[in-house]
Amino acid sequence: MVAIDLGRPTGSGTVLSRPPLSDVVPLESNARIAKELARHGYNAEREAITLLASAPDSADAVESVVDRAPDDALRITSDHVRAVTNGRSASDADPTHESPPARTGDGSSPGASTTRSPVETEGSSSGPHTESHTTADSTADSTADSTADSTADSAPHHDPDLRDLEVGNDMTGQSTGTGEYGDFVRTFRDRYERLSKVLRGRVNHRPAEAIAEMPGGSDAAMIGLVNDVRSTKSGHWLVELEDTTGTFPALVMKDKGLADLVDEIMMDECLAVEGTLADDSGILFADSLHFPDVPRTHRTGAADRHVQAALISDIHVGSDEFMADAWSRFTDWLHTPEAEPVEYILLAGDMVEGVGVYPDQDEELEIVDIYDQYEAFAEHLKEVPADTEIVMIPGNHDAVRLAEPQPGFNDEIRSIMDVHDARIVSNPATVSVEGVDVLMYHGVSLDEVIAELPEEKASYDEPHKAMYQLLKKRHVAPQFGGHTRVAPEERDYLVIEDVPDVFHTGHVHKLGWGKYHNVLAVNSGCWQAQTDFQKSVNIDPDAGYAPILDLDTLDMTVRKFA
Ligand code: D5M
Ligand code: FE
Ligand code: ZN
Repeated sequence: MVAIDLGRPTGSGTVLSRPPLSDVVPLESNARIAKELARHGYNAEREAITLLASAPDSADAVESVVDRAPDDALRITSDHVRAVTNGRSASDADPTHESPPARTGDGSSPGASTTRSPVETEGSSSGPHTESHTTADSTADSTADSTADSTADSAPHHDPDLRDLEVGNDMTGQSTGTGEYGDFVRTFRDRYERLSKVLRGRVNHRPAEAIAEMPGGSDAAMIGLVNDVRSTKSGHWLVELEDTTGTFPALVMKDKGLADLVDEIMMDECLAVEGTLADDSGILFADSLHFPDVPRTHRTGAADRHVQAALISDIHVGSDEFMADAWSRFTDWLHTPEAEPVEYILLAGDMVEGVGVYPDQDEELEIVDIYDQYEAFAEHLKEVPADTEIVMIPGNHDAVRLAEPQPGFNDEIRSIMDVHDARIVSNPATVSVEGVDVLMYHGVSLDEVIAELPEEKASYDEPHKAMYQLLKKRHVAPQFGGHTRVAPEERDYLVIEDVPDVFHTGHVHKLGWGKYHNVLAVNSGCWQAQTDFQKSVNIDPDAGYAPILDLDTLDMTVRKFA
């Protein structure tokens, strides 16, 4: 990475990665330059924009860069800018560009000069409604700025060499399912194999077939996929489990104190039951129930530098309700010094509104052609600094198959979006970002979890609690044959085999986050205002928020741009 020597009389010969902008250039000018370049079809590196902003005549420099950029360039790099500003950029800048004030973290952060500071909300698991709203200024010094100061004169920012992003579990291009019965059998066998392994250490289980042969009155345990859950006339519950040898019923008596757990059971998930066999060995009287769950001792990874990721989803470009202004305020903010640590954006699906997703959806479409929607989305992506790493998975509104796992976009859609060379992976997918394992899943099954579990365990107002349930089940979409479509594959890609450090979903358009056994669950809001359908069912979306995750501490700050 090339550091910019500003040739400033700093006395210490400090080499900065980029010139601080406070006082020198109005903060919004970076964003303005980014937009101007985007208008010409270019995405730009932050450093390129900074160089342009500090040129004596920025407008002129932007024009020259656009004129002289190579024909095949998709993005403007700092080299392109240097090629045109050559010798008259930073070092020849007029004297007012000298000695910008140090960012001391005393509250006089550069953010003070902008009138568009997003509201920052800090808090934990209670969603956006209960937090105190403070200005960006008063909180900026506690996080981003203080670290920016300490590293400003040592490590250059946005050094791609410091970046560490690995994608695991991407099934794009790996789909083998033909939709035949045998494929489904394979998927569920794989689910059983991998989730029963998680439970095996906790119970001394036997196959269904063997349990039926055990003497009456024996202690027994079984691990299986839930075949049926029913309450009986007398208020007990019958839970039928299935393994590779057959099915076996367990009776959960109402006085066993297990009602709370029974409430959480969903069809087709993997469960263990321990108990005593009836005299005729025909049924197991349950003493305990076990979900695969996340160990309480889960140790999370952490970045070894101060770097952040924005966790967002549900942009819905193409909808009448897409909030273009809020999105612009977000991308403007990404160009400010305060957002400098935000080197990653993790996008959890529903980039566009799609077509024919819901009945009568066409009445609320601003863009009716799906490809045009992605073209428009690509325009909005151009406003994101080019050196921001973007990882995206599809959602139920995107142009991929609806059944999960959903492969990443096809080449045609990818080529529309290649203005920003995002990593496009499947839904779900696991990404390791600077040592932090993030499980990204769009979240269609959350509707089901919320519909089937009691309000206090999962609700639209506290979507993170529904996410806790998926973590507990170690599966992102346990139930088959309902609202969530599941595609048969050789492997059950929806199993949460490795415990993530962060679980990121969207879909329900509600913001909520919290920790479950050390795993941070974040459901990002959306960038779409309330639709007619949502109005009719009283869904009040949390639109225009960007949860920002510190990858070194796993602390979250939510910024509001609407
Ligand atoms: O869905 C956003 C949220 O709204 C999600 O919880 C489903 C629900 N939703 C939205 N539109 C409909 C219709 N027409 N029927 C049922 N449920 C709906 P998203 O798919 O992300 O737009
Ligand atoms: Fe959505
Ligand atoms: Zn969705």
